[in-house]
Amino acid sequence: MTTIARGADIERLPDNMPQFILLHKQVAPYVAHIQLNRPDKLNALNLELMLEIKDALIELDADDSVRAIVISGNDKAFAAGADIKQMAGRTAVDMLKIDQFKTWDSIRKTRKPLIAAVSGYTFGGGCELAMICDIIIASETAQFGQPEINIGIMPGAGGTQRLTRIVGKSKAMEMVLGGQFMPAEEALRHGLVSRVVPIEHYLSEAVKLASLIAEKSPIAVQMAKESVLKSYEMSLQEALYFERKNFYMLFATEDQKEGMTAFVEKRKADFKGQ
Ligand code: DAK
Repeated sequence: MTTIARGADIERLPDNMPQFILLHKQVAPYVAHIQLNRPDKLNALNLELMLEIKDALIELDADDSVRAIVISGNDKAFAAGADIKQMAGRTAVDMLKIDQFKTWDSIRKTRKPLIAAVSGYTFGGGCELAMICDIIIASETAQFGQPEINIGIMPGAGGTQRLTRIVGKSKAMEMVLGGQFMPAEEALRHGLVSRVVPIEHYLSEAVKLASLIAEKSPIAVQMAKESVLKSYEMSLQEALYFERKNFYMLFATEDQKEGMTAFVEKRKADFKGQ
């Protein structure tokens, strides 16, 4: 279930053969898995790795055989942050020209559910990438942090915003200003992760959860994800209207008919994403 290999599907990105990720499109039915694969550098997020994640997500988002996506690193590190060596000599103008935010924004716009399976170091850009995901399942060894302050910068890919909304101002300030880390159990208490499990199980639990979501109507899942995310961006009143529109729209789908008919007929629904 959790064996990750460079499968034939990877050959489908010939112009941009991934070097820093492993991609498996059917780690379970309708579930794809992207594994960050730069273990000797604790999965430090260089530009190339981020582009590979972005390209894989664009492809998976367009693929009807995929309904949920798990992103993991390895037991030791989800990712220890953006690649400091790659950034060290850059000027503000370099950063502006590279415009990495294009890549991060594209990842953020993935419509299918993203589940981060996190273990070990989850720092800086690694923590920000995990927080872009919709759900985080953590191993008991996971440690979260925004230690950019230790190298003379600050979080730039959502760390000051998403973390603060999740854990609150005081805790976020400790982490962002003091570079303090947060262990998995504390992250659970603060709602940063939805579950902490023994290290042997974090990936399989994430795949299991992705499989559960993949059984639902993919259109309803997409609309529901979009609606939940609006709670971060809109006033309550606006977001309630947004939710309402998505709710109405689902009554235009075959999946809604199938789901409700299946309930009445006391059978399992077979959602086609139509
Ligand atoms: N960058 C580059 N290399 C890294 C790295 C990183 N963030 N983290 C670890 N490595 C490399 C180490 O250099 C080492 O490589 P070699 O020396 O063997 O070649 C290897 O990984 C193993 O690391 P250590 O030897 O340091 O391992 P330890 O177990 O002793 O220590 C550690 C683990 C995680 C405590 C330590 O490696 C560490 O402190 N790493 C840096 C953590 C950190 O400061 N992270 C924040 C980075 S800044 C942006 C979006 C996002 C960002 C920026 C821009 N845009 C959209 C524009 C994000 C910024 C950041 O994340």
